[in-house]
Amino acid sequence: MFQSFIRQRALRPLVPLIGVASVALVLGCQVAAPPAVQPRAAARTVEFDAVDYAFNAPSTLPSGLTTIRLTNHGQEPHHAQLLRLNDGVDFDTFTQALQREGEGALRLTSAEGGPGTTNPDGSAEVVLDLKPGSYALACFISGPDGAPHLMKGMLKPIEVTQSDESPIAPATQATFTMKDFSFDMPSTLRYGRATYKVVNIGPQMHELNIVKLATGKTLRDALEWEQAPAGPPPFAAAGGMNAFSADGSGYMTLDLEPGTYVAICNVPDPSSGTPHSHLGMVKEFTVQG
Ligand SMILES: [Cu+2]
Repeated sequence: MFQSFIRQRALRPLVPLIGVASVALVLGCQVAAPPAVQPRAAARTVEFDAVDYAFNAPSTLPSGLTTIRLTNHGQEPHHAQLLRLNDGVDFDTFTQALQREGEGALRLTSAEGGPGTTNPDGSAEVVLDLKPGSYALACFISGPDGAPHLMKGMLKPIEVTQSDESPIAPATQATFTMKDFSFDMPSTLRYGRATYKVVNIGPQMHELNIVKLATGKTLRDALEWEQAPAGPPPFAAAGGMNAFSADGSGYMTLDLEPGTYVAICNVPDPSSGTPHSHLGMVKEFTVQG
């Protein structure tokens, strides 16, 4: 009886122990799986800071999916346009061409997106799949004197080096497609933070600025102000995606409050100089509460 009791005591824990051992074995198998199924990290985040008139940003970045957050510490609106210099073009050659021929120097580059225009104290966030190469980071916004900020110091070389990491792409709520000359995008978005895919199917370069209309202001007011700025703008910059050359794509993360918004592309048509917003690349949309 006593012996039997001891055996029972000794045996009882065996059942749960075997159970735990089996779970450990299964877990052990999962941990030992090939690297291809190991969990992949989300895109790394880098901070770009804008002041009047300079960028504080890393001078080298690893290639691959990267979250770029631009915070505006200045008194004027700023954005961050990434331009990949064509193979064989160096930063000095590009800056000399910029001084000589203005935006014509963009022929030496491909536009690779970047955080869209943000007002003072604001921020804008995008996720870009950076290709290795030499880049210029530039702000093309001009102040009241008409001089683009890149001519005042907001032009910075960045080197993107090969990385073998492959972060996972962000989950998206919808896709915004840009083309000559329209936006194919939802006409209503939910308020709050969400990530959207942005694709340029060209053939021209396009951007996707998002602005929130001031109370009582209309799309027409926004277009008229863009054409001939007078007084304060009838909208506030709310981020978006800077220009992509044809076939470029990336992700933008927006955190919008309810209201009426406008998506707008101000890239000029090379043959006429007309901003794309006057050729159809302007679309009003609603953010629902
Ligand atoms: Cu456009």
